[in-house]
Amino acid sequence: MNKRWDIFCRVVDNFGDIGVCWRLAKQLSDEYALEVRLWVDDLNVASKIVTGLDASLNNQKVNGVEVFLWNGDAIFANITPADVVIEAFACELPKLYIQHMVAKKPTWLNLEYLSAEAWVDDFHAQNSIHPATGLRKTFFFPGFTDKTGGLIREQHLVAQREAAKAEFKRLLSLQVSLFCYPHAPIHSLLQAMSESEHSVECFVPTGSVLGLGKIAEFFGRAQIEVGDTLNKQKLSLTVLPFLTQEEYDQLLWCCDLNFVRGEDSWIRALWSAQPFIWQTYPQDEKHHLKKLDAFLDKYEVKQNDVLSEFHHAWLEAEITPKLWNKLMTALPALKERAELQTQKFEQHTDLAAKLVIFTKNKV
Ligand code: TRH
Repeated sequence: MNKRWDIFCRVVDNFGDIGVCWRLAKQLSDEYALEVRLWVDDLNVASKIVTGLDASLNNQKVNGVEVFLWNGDAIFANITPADVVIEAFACELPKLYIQHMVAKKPTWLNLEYLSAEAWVDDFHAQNSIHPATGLRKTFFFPGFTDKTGGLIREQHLVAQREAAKAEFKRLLSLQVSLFCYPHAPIHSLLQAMSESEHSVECFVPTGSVLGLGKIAEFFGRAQIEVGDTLNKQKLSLTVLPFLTQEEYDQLLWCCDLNFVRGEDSWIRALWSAQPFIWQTYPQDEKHHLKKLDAFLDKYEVKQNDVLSEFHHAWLEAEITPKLWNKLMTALPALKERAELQTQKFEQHTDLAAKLVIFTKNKV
């Protein structure tokens, strides 16, 4: 029972939608031996995340997961729905597929975006009845408390991270990774890092900061490309290729400070057990600031804390050299706190496990 799972993913923008769906699909296949089909509407973006995916093929198996191009309704004419159907981020299932679901009555879950806000506890696992078919759909909210659906975390993640960290050679300079939205105050951050008291090495995977132009501009260059290393005073910045998810994890593990964004890189930064600065995905009426504060609260950051001050400056203002140096002074303590916070969240059951338990209990 419940062996076959379908995950539907629409790439709205950026890499977060497919980033989350791919991670989950792989984990369900690897750790629970489930037969997972992943339906994605944009294989070009998916191929940036799914290593080995050929964007010209409409159907292929990668890492044990069957990946399909979801191009319209018609392809679902002869498709039998799986036992469990995950509609990621309210992406709206194909109409024909829903019609087939009427006879089969699979477990239908809407996987929601992640938020640390308190209301998530009450909304997790609530049902709604699909008006046209009477089918039941359950809203599955990832989250930071036991009352939510948990966070994506692979079983071997902690052991892999610790083994990798034990092998890193510590360098004298400070290592920073930078993944942010182009509207971030990138110039001010680079300027502050260049005026830093200690040498800073900054790594920027391309495709990540759409504002690579801003970086080029800062260094007085017309353009920059993968492999370039640019220097200004105490700052040395290296442009990396877009990494695989596994390589990106390793970058986060070995950096002393990580700038992350959106949803998936945010949680990978949490699992890195290193201090990080999270740029929330911009939302109407500045709702993203509420999301930020809800998370800082769960992460036990007080309002007058340098981590709170720095996050708010990164989201709403500029990074001054003074603020950067304040963060640097606090970094050893922030590292200890990051480790404790990571351990705290590692105690909770992860998202894939909660999904599997939920679907078993429904039988
Ligand atoms: O790309 P994002 O900004 O995605 C966003 C958010 O998910 C947002 O909440 C959502 O509403 C919007 O998409 C549609 O940031 P995110 O979520 O961190 O996803 C980035 C993915 O890219 C993540 O899986 C990590 C991966 N990644 C790599 O694999 N290699 C890299 O070099 C980098 C920088 C990231």
